[in-house]
Amino acid sequence: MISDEQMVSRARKAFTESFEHAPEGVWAAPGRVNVIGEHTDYNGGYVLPVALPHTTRAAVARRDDGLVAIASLQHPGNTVRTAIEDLAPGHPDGWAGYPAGVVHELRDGVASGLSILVDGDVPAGAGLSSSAALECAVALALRDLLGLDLAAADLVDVARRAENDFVGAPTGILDQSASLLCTAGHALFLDTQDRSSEQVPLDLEAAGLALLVIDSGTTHDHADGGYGDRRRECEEAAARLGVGLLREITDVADLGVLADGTAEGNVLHRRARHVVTENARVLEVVDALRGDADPRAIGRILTAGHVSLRDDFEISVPLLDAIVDAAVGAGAHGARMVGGGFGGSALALVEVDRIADVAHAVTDRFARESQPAPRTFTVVPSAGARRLT
Ligand code: GAF
Repeated sequence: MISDEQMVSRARKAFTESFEHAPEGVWAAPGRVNVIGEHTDYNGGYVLPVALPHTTRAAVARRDDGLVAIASLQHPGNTVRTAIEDLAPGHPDGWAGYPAGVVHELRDGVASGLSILVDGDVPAGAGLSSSAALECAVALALRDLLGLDLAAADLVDVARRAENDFVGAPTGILDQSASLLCTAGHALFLDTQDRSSEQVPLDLEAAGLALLVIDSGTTHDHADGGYGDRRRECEEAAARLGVGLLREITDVADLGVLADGTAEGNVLHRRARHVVTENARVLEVVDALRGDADPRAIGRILTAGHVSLRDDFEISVPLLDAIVDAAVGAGAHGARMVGGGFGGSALALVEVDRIADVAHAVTDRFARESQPAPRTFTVVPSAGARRLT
């Protein structure tokens, strides 16, 4: 990882090359990996993410010609320029849609114009929230530069609306909350219904453990397809159960009415069962981490979460199943796919002295399936979004 000073100097230099003057500041926001609590956020449930050490940086300055100009070190030669008054859902699209969506959300305060240069190292398309990192870095920058009276919790909604309404991805608040609210050394235990949260200390290193992220290399896109289908299925299940949100159900026995013998009813029953059992798994993991229990105990809960995402929620893919299988087979205490699904990354809880064995086992498995070696890295719970300079 590069230091904060290196991040600032890279972003300042690139900004100055693009816009011929220095930025007014540089902000950073991290990606996330969710320890447990997948597809619970839009059901009013619990999540437990940690911030990655990987961040997206935004160097920003105000301008006075009514334009927003967005450049990216990851998309060289592709500066997007548009009048702020012309911003509209889908325009611009692609990578620039995320920062543009945030500008659009806060447009009342930014009529005079903005120059934005983004840089970052959150792996894109890997289920590690590179898009939320981008939204949150820009949201924080605009809040600070424009003197907006918005708390970090308000910025969660600004960034989430940019993703939902401007980009068109019907996500919940997990990723934006993680990026803005996580703190170093902790997992963020968040109740997505009442927004109460707790910073749960997570020092796995002290227990000789590591969280190993394994990027399957298969990408996902929440703006189309399966993610939205799952969300609609959960809403339909809640409606049939007579509750506003599936979060209100805590006992799987109460889901029986869904399994009405039709194929659709059986699907809704499985989707709801994932949400109910996943919420229980978050509470179980938080309990284990709060107490004196050996953190190794959470491994089996992570694997149970994977089985539920694979069989009940049906959002895993064979390569993610292969990672989990190979990691556990090589001694990981537990492993699961993370994020929205249909590709992306997996997470494994491993002894520090088994990291290389687990990574090799996964790489060997990929080689047998004629897949390129996956990227692997360990994660220390890192800081949330912040101003760097
Ligand atoms: C994606 C979404 F953006 C989140 O809101 C969340 O639903 C997650 O998938 C699944 O837990 O990252």
